[in-house]
Amino acid sequence: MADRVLLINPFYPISETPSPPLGLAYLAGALEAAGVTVRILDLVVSPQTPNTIADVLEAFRPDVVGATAVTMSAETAFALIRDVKRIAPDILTVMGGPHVTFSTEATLAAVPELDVIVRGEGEQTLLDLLNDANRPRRWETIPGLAYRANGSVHQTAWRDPAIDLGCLPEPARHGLPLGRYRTLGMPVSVTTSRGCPFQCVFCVGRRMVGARVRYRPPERVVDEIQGLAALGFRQVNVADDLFTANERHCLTICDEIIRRGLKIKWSSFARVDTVSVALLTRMREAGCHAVSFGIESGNPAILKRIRKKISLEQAETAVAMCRQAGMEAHASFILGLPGETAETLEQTMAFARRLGERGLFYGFHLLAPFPGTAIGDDPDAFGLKVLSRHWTDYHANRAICLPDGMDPSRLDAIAEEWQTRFLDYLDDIQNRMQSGDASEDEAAQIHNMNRTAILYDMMMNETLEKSGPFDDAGEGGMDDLARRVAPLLPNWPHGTIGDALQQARERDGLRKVRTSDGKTAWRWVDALPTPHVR
Ligand code: B12
Ligand code: SF4
Repeated sequence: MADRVLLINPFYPISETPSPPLGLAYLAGALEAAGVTVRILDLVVSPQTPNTIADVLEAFRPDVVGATAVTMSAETAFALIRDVKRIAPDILTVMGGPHVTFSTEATLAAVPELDVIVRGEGEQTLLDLLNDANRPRRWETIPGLAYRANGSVHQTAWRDPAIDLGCLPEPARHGLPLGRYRTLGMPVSVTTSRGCPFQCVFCVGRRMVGARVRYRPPERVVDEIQGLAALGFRQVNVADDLFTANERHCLTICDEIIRRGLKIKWSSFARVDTVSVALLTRMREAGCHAVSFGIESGNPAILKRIRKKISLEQAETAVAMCRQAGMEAHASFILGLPGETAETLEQTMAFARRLGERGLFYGFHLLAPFPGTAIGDDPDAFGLKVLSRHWTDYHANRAICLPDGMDPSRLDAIAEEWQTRFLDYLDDIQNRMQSGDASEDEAAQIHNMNRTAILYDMMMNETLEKSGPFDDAGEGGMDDLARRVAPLLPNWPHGTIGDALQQARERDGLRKVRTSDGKTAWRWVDALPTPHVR
């Protein structure tokens, strides 16, 4: 069996509010339980230099390197795989995740350096792959793979039945740079179930995890949440595709959180037709402060065409129920859906505004035809024209897929206006801060964003490392560190740098290390131990 595996999370921007890569942690958990030594390289919160890959390969000497990707980060991941193969041709290169799962032919054609794709949920498939020490390989017997054979792409059967979540080892978060995410104040995600019985035509998540919803044992979910709270995380995102799919499961988790007296804020995804005031109230009592709905459109015919199976009335009722239960309601709308016209766009925006007046926080995405979705696989059937096959364009903030007769500049203008409105809002607060008219909450929001930006800038540019060692006698406080890193952060005022470092210290994000010349240096806290909660 291959016994050293490197897993890589490719870079994507902090504007996406990253959380520690849960899929890789699950894979690492399954591999470690089988005795494999795993290392995770997380390039979302750690810098990548031209030597990063060569250095890691040299230090860790893996037999297998695996990378994850969504569509927008696919090209970045491909470049990493190319690097790995160029440096060490004998290493088996693997990719998984929602993009490559449904883009097997195109990926294997574009990336000859990639040996094999793991499709769908990866834990058991990757283990089977590592166990296959046979020569010649017997990959054709392993469900869930795609690879080249005899000059063409061979795809084995989809892995079914799906993984029993009760038997799955816990995610190995100890292998992630959790300390960096905690220092940045990023949320951490957990899942309580996998699967979604609905069939929205733009969604690939559901195809990854299947229609039958499988549940994790609630006590183990709450152990995990308790452990994350003990590590100092303040915000947990329940990343299930549809947390409220089963009211009993949802209530059991809430009851267990309440029984243990855990004080942690969390949020979850829901559908407008799977909530009730009683459920939302219980969720709020258990610490859930926000639920996110996909309302998608303000036009009933479009909702029908995208098989969302919700009505505008249900959306209105769900927002009212959230208000009654004291829960923040968030919603995402997708612009450029099949059948979209200038008129339906107006309807959607008017509907969003109307619900906004009743307390809904909402945002807009532009339709991206992800591989594996009904829309991505057959855009013609939906009257859509795909404008870009450059995967880096698939961030859902620009029009890359057009309904018949729609002008892309109209869609882009709405998305831009929406982003500009947010920037204007921040500018306005900053102006009012200068004139002393901003509220405490508003000022805190700006300070918090600035501190996060500085700390992230420092992490990605190795500012701590570049600031060099110091003599611990008499120096070593945050003021001293701020003074030494300030020349490396010329765009930030000294006071803001000091605040950011103080915050990092309070979040236990900095540690002192001894250097070889007997001096001291500050480093980021990377891995955190798994706390034992029971
Ligand atoms: C939580 C979540 C987020 C979180 C955290 C994302 C993260 N990277 O951890 C946040 C809010 C940051 C986020 C952001 C975005 N997300 Co998101 N997100 C999700 C969600 C709901 C759950 C992901 C999750 O944690 N699943 C649980 C873990 C255990 O599963 P997993 O990560 O898929 O990993 C398993 C398998 O994929 C596989 N696997 C994965 N990687 C690898 C690697 C190897 C080597 C192997 C062998 C196997 C393997 O094995 C893992 C274990 O079974 C999914 C929906 C879904 N069901 O996938 C959407 C989803 C992944 N997101 C999506 C999108 C589009 C985005 C954004 C682009 C947002 C946007 N602008 O629209 C950004 C991109 C950020 C990024 N680069 O990841 C799409 C991706 C579609 C696509 N093809 O690109 C999904 C599928 C939802 C959808 N629209 O259908 N997201
Ligand atoms: S959008 Fe939500 S409800 Fe629709 S298929 Fe995807 S996960 Fe399920």
